[in-house]
Parts: sequence; structure tokens; C-alpha cells
Amino acid sequence: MSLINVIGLGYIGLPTALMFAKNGVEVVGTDLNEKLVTSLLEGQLTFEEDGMVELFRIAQKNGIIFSTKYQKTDIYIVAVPTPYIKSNKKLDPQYVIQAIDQILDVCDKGAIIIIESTISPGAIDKYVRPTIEKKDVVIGKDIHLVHAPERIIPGNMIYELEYNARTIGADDISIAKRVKTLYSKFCKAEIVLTDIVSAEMSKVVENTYRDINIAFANELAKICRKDNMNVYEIIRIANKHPRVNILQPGPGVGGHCISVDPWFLVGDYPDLANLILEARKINDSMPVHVLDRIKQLMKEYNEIDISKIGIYGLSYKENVDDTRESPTLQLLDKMKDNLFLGVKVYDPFIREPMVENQFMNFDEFLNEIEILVIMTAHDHIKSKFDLIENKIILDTRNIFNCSEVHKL
Ligand code: SAJ
Repeated sequence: MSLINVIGLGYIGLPTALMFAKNGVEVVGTDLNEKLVTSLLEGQLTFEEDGMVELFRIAQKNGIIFSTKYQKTDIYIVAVPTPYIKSNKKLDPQYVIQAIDQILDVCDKGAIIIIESTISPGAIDKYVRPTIEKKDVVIGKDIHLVHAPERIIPGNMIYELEYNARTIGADDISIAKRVKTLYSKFCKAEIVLTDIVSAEMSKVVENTYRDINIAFANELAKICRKDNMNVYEIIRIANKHPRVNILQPGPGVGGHCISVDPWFLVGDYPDLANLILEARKINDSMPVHVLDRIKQLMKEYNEIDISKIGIYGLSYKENVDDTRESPTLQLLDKMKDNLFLGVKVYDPFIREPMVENQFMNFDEFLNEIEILVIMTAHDHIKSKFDLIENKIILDTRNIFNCSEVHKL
């Protein structure tokens, strides 16, 4: 098996590179960020994830290399960021295009470029093929294109790398089969082969489906709040129906996937993507709903001082240190707009200061507050009820099941 060069060592590229290295593949991980590469070369991981430390040690033992340079080889895996452009909601393909350009400068003839980053349907046709053709490189002969979108979930990435089904989209079935053999080195689940556009679209559809489902749960939460119904009880009962599976309401949808991918469809199909847009709006409205709930509680408890509000959880979901698109950051922005100044913040996973009045010690944080707003369901808080029960608690994640705790 030849060397593979993984381009982009972030949340997806790094664990993928380590997994290949663990399973006997010769791997070079490349990232343009020198600080990141230096840190990996010194044996320091760049983010926390269950099982990563052990996986990293094994990959190091097996000789994984990290570099800022693209390698001359015949298999590339591209896992670079694919943000959306805020003004028109379309995919921003600049990092993918840069990666392709640099691969073409060094690759062997007949190389396979596998794009793992999530991209909008048609992005390979629109941006990647022209980038290649501009260099007089013939796709299907000098270079082969594959889209193999990842599906792993932060917090359970290492397990899911092995056990999630995968999709491989290629122009040519024989190339798809070669890439399937490669991923079968660690992937024990089904690997579906298809064309490139179907792979692009199915990935975006999966995350959009979840966004819409969560939006439904969030809308139900607002309806139930209006007439004092228990949304969690109602969803629990409805989900007993064999063909119903409603997700959970929450303070908003964060992360780099579910809150981003649906925008690709809205951006490319503005006249058609109505339900998708509405779901995005509902989920994006949840931090404001949380703020309204805080205001209600302040009234109910006789105008508690704003500086006595404590926000627990900065990351976008439980047990991770990832704050991308976090509902808490959106809530803090809304609070600032509403002159909610002096609000205290704590997250056991965030050890560097990133917002104002952020505490690094849980007890000191608790000493300063009267209202505790739980934004993230870290395991850390679940065992701490005895420490917080004297606070006014707004539990936006439905962790605590008792009548004194307030909900969305
Ligand atoms: N959320 C809710 N209610 C729910 C479930 C989630 O409010 O019932 C919120 C979470 O708190 C979070 C956001 O939605 O803020 C997204 O969280 P998530 O756990 O659903 O998904 P991500 O963004 O961490 O990862 C997803 C994964 N998708 C799932 O279907 C679980 C993963 O499989 C994808 O690979 C990843 O997106 C991606 O890269 O696309």
C-alpha cells in the first residue's frame, strides 16, 4: 500500500490520519498551520476526544509523520474547512481549491484525490474540476476524484470511525473499489459506492434532516411553554410510536455540521428550500428563547441582579471542547445587545479564557451566582446536583428531573 497524505489535521483529518496509521497504512498528515504541526510533532494533541491519546501513541509508534508540506504520492485525503459565506449562504470552497492546487503541484500521475470535507451538492463539478482542468490535467487519467464524506460525531469519533457506514462517490467504479479497500483497513461497517453528486447530496441531506427534526422539537418546546405542557414528556410518549422519532429541544444547534450544511441548500436553492430555511431560523432563534426564559425567571424571583446570572457550558454540545457555532456564544452576544452585563460563565472543558467573566473554577463560579443556566449537558454537572440545588436552575438540556428545576 502506498503512502497516503492527509491534508488538514483538524477535527476530521487528524483522527482519520491516526486511524489509518494504526491500521498499518503509511501516513503523512499535512497542515499549513505550523503551530499545529509543531505541537503534533512534539507529541501534543490539539483537541480532546475520547480514545485519541491512545490512538495517537499507536500511530506515533507506527511511524506517522506530520508536516507543513504536501507529499509526492498517489493518494490524498482532503479534510480542510468548508465554511459557508455568511452573505449568500453558499459554500466557501477556497480551502478545498487551495488544497487541490497544491496537490497538483506535487502528486504522482494517476493519483486519487479523496475529498472528505462536507461540500455542497455539485461543488466538485463547480469548483474542483475547473481547478484541475485549468492546469491541463486530465480527470480520469492523470488524476481521479472521489468524495468520501465523513460522518463521525465529536465525542465518539474513534468508535464511529470504525463502526459508521460510509459513502464513497467516484466517477469510476474501479477507483471507488480501490478507495473502499483503503477505508476497509479500519471501517468495519458497510461502505456504499455511488457517484460523486449523490455522495455530496446525501451527506448534506443527512445533516439537514437532523436540523429539521431538532427544529420541530424546538418549535414544540415553544408551543408547550405557552400553555404549560411538558414537551419532554410529550416527545417521550410520541416516540413510543414505532414510526416516530423526534429529537430533543435545546438552546440551539451548534457545531460545524448541522448548523452549517443546511445553509448550502438554502444558498443554492433559495426558491425551493423553504422548510430547510424555516428550520434554520427556528434553531437560530433558540438562544433568544433562552434569554426570554431568563428574563421571566428574573421577574418571577423578584428582579435578581443580572450579575448573579451564571451560564454553564460554552461548547456546542456535551463533553467536548469545541465551541464552533455554539448556542452559548450566541446567547452571550444577545445578552450584550440587551445590556445584560456582568454575566458569569463557566465550562469545565474550556481552560483558556475566551469570553468576559469566565471562571476557571466551578466553586468560585457558583459562589458568584443565583441563577444557573445550563447550556451544555456535560457529565461534569450531572453529578453535581447537591452543589447547585440552592440555585435557581434553568436547565435547557433537560438533565435534572425535578419540579424545582426550570426548563426551556
Ligand atoms: N442537538 C439538539 N437536540 C438533539 C440533538 C442535537 O439540540 O436532539 C444539538 C446539539 O446540542 C448540538 C447540535 O444539535 O448543538 C448538533 O449536535 P449533534 O450531536 O447532532 O451533531 P454534531 O454536529 O456534533 O455532529 C454531526 C453528526 N451527526 C449526527 O447525525 C449525530 C455526525 O455524524 C456528522 O459527521 C457531523 O455532524 C458532520 O461532520 O457532519
